[in-house]
Amino acid sequence: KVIFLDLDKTLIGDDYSPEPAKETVNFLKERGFKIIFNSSKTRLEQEYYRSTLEVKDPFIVENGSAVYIPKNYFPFEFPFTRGTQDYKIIELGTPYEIIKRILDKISTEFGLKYYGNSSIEEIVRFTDLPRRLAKLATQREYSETLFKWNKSGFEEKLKKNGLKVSKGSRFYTVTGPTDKGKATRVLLNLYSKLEKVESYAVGDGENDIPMLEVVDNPFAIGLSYNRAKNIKKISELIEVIR
Ligand code: 2M8
Ligand code: MG
Ligand code: MG
Repeated sequence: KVIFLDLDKTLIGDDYSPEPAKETVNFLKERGFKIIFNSSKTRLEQEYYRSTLEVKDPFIVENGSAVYIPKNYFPFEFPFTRGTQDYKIIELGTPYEIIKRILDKISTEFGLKYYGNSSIEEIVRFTDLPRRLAKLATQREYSETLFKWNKSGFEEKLKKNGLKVSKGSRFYTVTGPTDKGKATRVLLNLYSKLEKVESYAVGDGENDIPMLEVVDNPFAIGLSYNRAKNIKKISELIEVIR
């Protein structure tokens, strides 16, 4: 059994604290679930939540832009884009430098504010992230988050440059041609080489819909998506999954 979890306003509450998630994470571990974080957050932000919640499975960063698989996790070879000391990484998105270069060029025209042109004080103000986590959010590899923008004509402009925007819990994020569903499918294919997979996912934002679409058991928090079972908060999983 594999469960894909969005972080902000799904597993993690309004104050970005991992504490309230512990009970649900422990329940899922006891039930033998692989727990896959699938979020707009960066690798460094997710590593923070992984270590505090003691989750060791693969994870998906920056809105489906890359799948991070711990070294030696799967007992077979598979194609990947890049390796580090700790991970094999399957990249599906566009490198941050390219995204930033395009946004920098049109930032005046569209009144854009994003990590790459904001101070840490501004970022804390826009996101309400604690300063320590805000710093981890600035370390982007494949996406930018828009804190301010004039919508008119912006999406068309991005499209011409091979980029797109998707709506998360709080903001819109710019990525290459990928989404949380594509990355979910990549991991499900890998797991299915080992055994028959029963897949679950939980999300609260529009950008979670592609992820909910590709699993057997989708759950939605305050989001209307007709295939999904609606729950009010993540701890309800303990009642609905037996
Ligand atoms: C962004 O992610 C949220 C969550 O979905 C959003 O798009 O609304 C990202 O920049 C993420 O890295 C950051 O932690 C979060 C802060 O609210 O905003
Ligand atoms: Mg969310
Ligand atoms: Mg998200």
